[in-house]
Amino acid sequence: MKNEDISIKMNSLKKLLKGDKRVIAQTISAVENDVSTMILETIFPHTGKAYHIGITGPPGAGKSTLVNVIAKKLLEKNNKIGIIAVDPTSPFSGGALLGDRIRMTDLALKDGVFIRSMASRGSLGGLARKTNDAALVLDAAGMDYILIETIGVGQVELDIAEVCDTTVVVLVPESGDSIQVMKAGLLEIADIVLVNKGDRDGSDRLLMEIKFAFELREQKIGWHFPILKTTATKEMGIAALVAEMKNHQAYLNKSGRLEQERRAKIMKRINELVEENIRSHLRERIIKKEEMERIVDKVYRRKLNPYNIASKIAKSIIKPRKHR
Ligand SMILES: Nc1nc2c(ncn2[C@@H]2O[C@H](COP(=O)(O)OP(=O)(O)O)[C@@H](O)[C@H]2O)c(=O)[nH]1
Ligand SMILES: [Mg+2]
Repeated sequence: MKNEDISIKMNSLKKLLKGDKRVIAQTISAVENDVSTMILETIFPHTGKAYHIGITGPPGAGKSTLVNVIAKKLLEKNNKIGIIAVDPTSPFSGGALLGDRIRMTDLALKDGVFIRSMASRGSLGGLARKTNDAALVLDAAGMDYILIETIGVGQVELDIAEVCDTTVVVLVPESGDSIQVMKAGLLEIADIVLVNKGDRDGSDRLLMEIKFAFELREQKIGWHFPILKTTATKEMGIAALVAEMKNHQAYLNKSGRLEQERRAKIMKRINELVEENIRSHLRERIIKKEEMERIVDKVYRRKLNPYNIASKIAKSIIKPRKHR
């Protein structure tokens, strides 16, 4: 790399660390598009300070509305807030939900707030990763809180919950799928459960159902799993919600669990990266392209089977050296 490139990077690093919104946006895009880890390596020493809160639940539960009012509440205390909205992307539309953007526009204009919509662009697998990387950028940019909105439907939000220190699961009476949500394991990742749309019929009943389910569930030691009712559109119940988020944060800090969990996450991440590195080294180095093509040819012509050859290749790679 040329010297001049490095100086540009250093200059934008300074701006990033100061929370310059334009540079934050550019850096997230750069990280998304960059196959190398250079930017992440540069910013990493400046991360680790932000507190991550995940807001997850079925589509239409009011997650975006909640994120909006939670952010407003946190702003009252002059906190800096990063928001990542992981939007459902229809394979047909290819875009993030417009509604979320409109609703969050006012907020986005405020100082100390940065909002990013992540579109999945068809690849759900890469979404959790992209979200984590964007969160790292926001962390480096000095955000006190990073709010991550995801739809509770499958593996992705479970992966995303991995970055979150506090996970809020949002349910609504009309979804009528509380049982389904419990089955999907959403409640397992919940630190706080919300029944939103408290103005609708059935919200109290749902609240009771969830309380019952939680009684049955084995309690994690030391945390009381608040189950709260909110009406996000009327900003009702938000102060209590934010208070419980902070209680959870304090609990994690005091009990040492925050550090413990973050260390566990780091270990998991390193292992993932090691695997990834090994995989790409394998692809690039250990089996030469021509050799691989010969193998592919044989498998294509049914002279070899992929199961056997894969096992042989793996063994030849990990076989201990003779002299040992
Ligand atoms: N009645 C009622 N509607 C709400 C409430 N919270 C959100 N909504 C509405 O529910 C719809 C979906 O909200 P949104 O925040 O986009 O849900 P998301 O898909 O979970 O992000 C919107 O029309 C909101 O105005 C609430 O507490 N009560
Ligand atoms: Mg939304």
